[in-house]
Amino acid sequence: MSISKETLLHSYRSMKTIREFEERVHAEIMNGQIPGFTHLYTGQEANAVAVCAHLDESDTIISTHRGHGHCIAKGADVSGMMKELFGSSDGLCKGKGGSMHVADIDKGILGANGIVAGGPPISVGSALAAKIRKNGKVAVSFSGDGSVNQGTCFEAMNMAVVLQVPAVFVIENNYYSEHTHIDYAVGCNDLKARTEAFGFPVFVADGADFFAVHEAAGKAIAHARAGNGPAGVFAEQGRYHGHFVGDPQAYRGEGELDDLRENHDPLKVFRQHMATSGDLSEAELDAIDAEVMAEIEQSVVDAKAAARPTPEQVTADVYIQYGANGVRGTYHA
Ligand SMILES: Cc1ncc(C[n+]2csc(CCOP(=O)(O)OP(=O)(O)O)c2C)c(N)n1
Ligand SMILES: [Mg+2]
Repeated sequence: MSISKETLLHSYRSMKTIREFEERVHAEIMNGQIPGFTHLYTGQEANAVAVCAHLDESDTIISTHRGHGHCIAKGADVSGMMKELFGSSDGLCKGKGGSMHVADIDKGILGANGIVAGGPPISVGSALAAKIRKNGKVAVSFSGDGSVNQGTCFEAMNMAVVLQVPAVFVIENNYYSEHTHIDYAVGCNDLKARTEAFGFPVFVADGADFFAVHEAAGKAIAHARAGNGPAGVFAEQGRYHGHFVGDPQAYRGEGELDDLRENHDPLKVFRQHMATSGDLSEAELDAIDAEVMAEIEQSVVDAKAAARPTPEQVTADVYIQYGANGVRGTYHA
């Protein structure tokens, strides 16, 4: 499948934005500037960006606890996200969501999700809405290798087949659930066959290679969009950081992290493809790098200066007040 120059430029910018956002968030957490608990996506950028390259704003995605990359790839405002992580009331979710609950319904981002395998059932609901409305939209759930043994994932996959809805299950295999390797956690040695046994096709890709994921996701999304029911994508690529920021990573093999950064870097692989094809020049890519670095720097400056919630704002929109007759009332402190 040939990819337009505009999409190539946009995709590289998105991957670079995710990379720099994550590395900067890591540094700010280590400096004690960002509250809460954070899981970084660095290394897996090609998965989110290549999948979202096939979506428009009104297709939906549902994300995970490792969700910054998915949200940026789907078009979330980077400055709003940075403010959200810093706990500002000007953040995308008024500073109440934080890292694990970034959402932007207008952009089709139904939310990051702290519940492992919480996303697939939600995407089946969104896909059912698309089928009923006959609007040609697809609903993508991103979830990890740790999600595939969860009952919610099995139930969602089965229901998507039974209902023949346009749900696309993107399984990001980064080889670990928290600190447990997939070889230990998954009993069967052919996960693709096990998933296809639910009754839909699964396309596997090297998650370090944007073009491989783009092709696999293109097939899966076209299948679902054409009304053929659900489809799956397995993208395989390790994460560069620990499970969470601060994870000592004693479970890693010797040289594993160096090998990942050296030989499995989606940004480097993308640049190698461009050097071969000549579709984008080094100067064009370098210019994007510089613009992204400046954008991320500005987002941090703005997030540090942004308003913090007042005590009243902290409790607003948290509880629903029900009227005397049980009718749902307004959101209330
Ligand atoms: C239902 C549920 N069980 C356990 C947890 C704790 N937990 C958080 S992340 C995680 C591992 C998830 O692994 P994976 O799905 O592979 O995603 P990754 O962290 O590798 O991106 C676990 C067990 C949780 N959040 N939700
Ligand atoms: Mg994992």
